[in-house]
Amino acid sequence: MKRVITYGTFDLLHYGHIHLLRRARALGDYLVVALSTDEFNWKEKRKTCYFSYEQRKILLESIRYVDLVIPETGWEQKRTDVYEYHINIFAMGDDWRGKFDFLKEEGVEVVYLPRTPEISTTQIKSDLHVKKPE
Ligand code: C2G
Repeated sequence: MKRVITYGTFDLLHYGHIHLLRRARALGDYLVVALSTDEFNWKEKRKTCYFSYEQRKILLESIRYVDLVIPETGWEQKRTDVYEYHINIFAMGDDWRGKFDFLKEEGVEVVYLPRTPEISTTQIKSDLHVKKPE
């Protein structure tokens, strides 16, 4: 049983996130998603979410590739999460390439997956601000 973990905000949830989750899950048999809390998002990423943590958790738990959703409350929890959840593989989008290689010291395989280039929450929000033709 290979157990995979990934981390993120996942707001607004879009197909780039789903593509990431599908590929992360395909690396093993079980996928844990550590979902950034509203406090962590604001304190550490200066991100305000459209959906609350609870709403984002419900969305993620409904995705077939996701087996467990846990809160991400701090940057440093990764070292302990990999023990607590018996993780074999850590997977993230490659915008984070190199940032979490320290997890290899804990015997965890670290995989950076190519991001889906054309979609982002920023893009969605700016597109939605485009005035509708009269
Ligand atoms: N992602 C992707 N393609 C996109 C957008 C996002 O593959 N077009 C991936 C990101 O690389 C990340 C995951 O989807 O692996 C979640 O993206 P975010 O919610 O933006 O996560 P982020 O804010 O980068 O938080 O401790 C790590 C952080 O919590 C990661």
